[in-house]
Amino acid sequence: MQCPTIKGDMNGDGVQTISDVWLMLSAAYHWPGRWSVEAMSQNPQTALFLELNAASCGGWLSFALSTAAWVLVLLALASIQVAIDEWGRR
Ligand SMILES: [Ca+2]
Repeated sequence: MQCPTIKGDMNGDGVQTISDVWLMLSAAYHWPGRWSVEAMSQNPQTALFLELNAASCGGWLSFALSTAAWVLVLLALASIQVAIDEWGRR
């Protein structure tokens, strides 16, 4: 299974509009989850158990995994900022 790629004309209507910008932002947010869903779909038993299909690229599993990934990124950035602040006080 291959999730759709991020491109200028996301809805395929032939023109780039504000709707495509929203769809691009949504696809960018879902990127970690889409990548995970694609990786999990490579194993037929996992894909069958999780009922993965093309809609899974933007589904609840992709959203949950993306949210977890972005929270981890924000926590890592906050930890780096705290470490920099601590180092600056010495
Ligand atoms: Ca479009």
